[in-house]
Amino acid sequence: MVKSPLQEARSKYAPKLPKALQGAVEPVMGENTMSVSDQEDIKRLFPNTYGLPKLTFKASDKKQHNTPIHGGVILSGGQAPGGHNVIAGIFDGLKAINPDSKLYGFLMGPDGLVQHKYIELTADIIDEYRNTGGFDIIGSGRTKLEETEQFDKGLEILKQLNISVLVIIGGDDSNTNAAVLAEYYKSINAPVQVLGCPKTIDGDLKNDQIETSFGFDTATKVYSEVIGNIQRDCNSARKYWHFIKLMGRSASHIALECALQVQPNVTIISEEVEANNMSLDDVVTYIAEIVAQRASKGENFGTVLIPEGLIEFIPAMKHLIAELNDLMASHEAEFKLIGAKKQREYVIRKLSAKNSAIYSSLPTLVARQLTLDRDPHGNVQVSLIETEKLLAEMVKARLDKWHEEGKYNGKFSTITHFFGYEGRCAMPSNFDSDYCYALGRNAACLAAAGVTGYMSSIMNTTAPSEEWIAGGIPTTMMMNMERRHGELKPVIQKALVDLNGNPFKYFVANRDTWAQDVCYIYPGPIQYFGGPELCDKPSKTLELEQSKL
Ligand code: FBP
Repeated sequence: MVKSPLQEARSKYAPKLPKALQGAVEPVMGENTMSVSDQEDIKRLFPNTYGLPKLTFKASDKKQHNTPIHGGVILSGGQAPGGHNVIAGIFDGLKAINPDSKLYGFLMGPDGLVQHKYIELTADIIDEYRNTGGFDIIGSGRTKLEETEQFDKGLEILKQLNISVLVIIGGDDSNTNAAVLAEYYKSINAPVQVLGCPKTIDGDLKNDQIETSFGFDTATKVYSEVIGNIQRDCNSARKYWHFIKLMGRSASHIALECALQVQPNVTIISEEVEANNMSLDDVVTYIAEIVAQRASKGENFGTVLIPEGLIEFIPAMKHLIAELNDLMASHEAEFKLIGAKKQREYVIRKLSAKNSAIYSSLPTLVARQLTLDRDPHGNVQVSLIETEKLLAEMVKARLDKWHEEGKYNGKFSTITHFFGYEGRCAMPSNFDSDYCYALGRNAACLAAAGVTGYMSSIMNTTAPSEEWIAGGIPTTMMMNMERRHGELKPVIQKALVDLNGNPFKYFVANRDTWAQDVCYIYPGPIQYFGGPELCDKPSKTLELEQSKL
């Protein structure tokens, strides 16, 4: 594999490990746990893995469990920087337990387990991927592991390869499925432990036990670098408003973190829009007012950050999308037979009066995007909806109206952007390199401790990495019951932006100043070489969440 000079240099980076994981470890069992809510239901659904104790690892000079452990690993869902280091950490951890241990990677996500597609991950393969971005070492996929048949099929290959521990690296849904799999294998006395690792750039897999999901740190730093560059361009030419949509399927953590890093003129936070029951029109008015205020000072430029999931948080749009999802599911064939031009009228005719009125008020492009193919769960794919264009267009229409009414006399030229895929496979920051490697080493310790139904957890992550706390959290502890596709299901609670949390409060305290003045910050690229103040800083979200403001 031909490598860039930076890749070469970076491959030699030795991730910093928490003190407890630097040598032999001893598990310290804490108190028994319970789920965040719906305790009786979760207990009933997880009779074998509910209520297990939290555990932490402490350094030990006692002799370790040292028979070989064969492990399997799966990358599930969207890419996130640092996945390769989790795998390197598991590999090194299993080899440290016994050099004859083996690690197998199932190919292209959970499907690899079901279809029996795998490779053995050997030292030379692992070394090629240390400290690199991407999931290409074994590939990833979005197949859901939900059915008993899939579990049984997976067990066949796990037994055949003598694998006693399976690590699933994924987001909230994949870790929920890992917990269900752990429970199932335990219930049939299958000799396989199932563990999870918290991954997603979206940052919405976090709670009291998991401080952050890996990949969030790197992805937001990449987006912030580019937004910073745009802001400098914007402040130089002084003639464009940039509307920038940022990934994050549901929660607005990415948009909020980027706002904290670059101090743009406008940032929309979906959770606040929903809490305040704002309409699309309210969001447009909010942005247009800031544009008009800046124009009155002769500043016809600025930046607007928009979270990818916004559209589904606007209550009226949410109702429209829900009805569209049902309509598409029940009339898909008929809908596809009509020519593209007539589809809009068809939808307008079929929808209820209220939703029909909203749908017909949308620009043609966005109306069409709302009827594009659904994801495997029948949901609209928000990353395909060009909210940035929708808002830019609607703000322009509002300003034109105000111009006619003599209320606004500025210039409004827009450029739109969408940043998502640009950051998901970036070379991991030091934080993600260290955090991910520690999550992997920790998973190997959990394997040796013999537990199942646990998620690898590294805490105290705003302290120097030596002081990070390593351990395992029973996944059922993070669960509650939620309605999914009409049925009540046990799931890990998704973390949305907390409107009472420090990161949001800090943003609210400053956003009016950022709107009116030019307070832009230009973070520049991620630094891999230099002092800790340049290279090791965690995200602002994490810093503010852990601070006692
Ligand atoms: P995960 O939740 O699986 O980590 O993926 C997150 C994400 O990057 C979202 O931000 C985005 O909406 C989605 O994946 C895009 O999906 P795809 O990779 O299938 O295009």
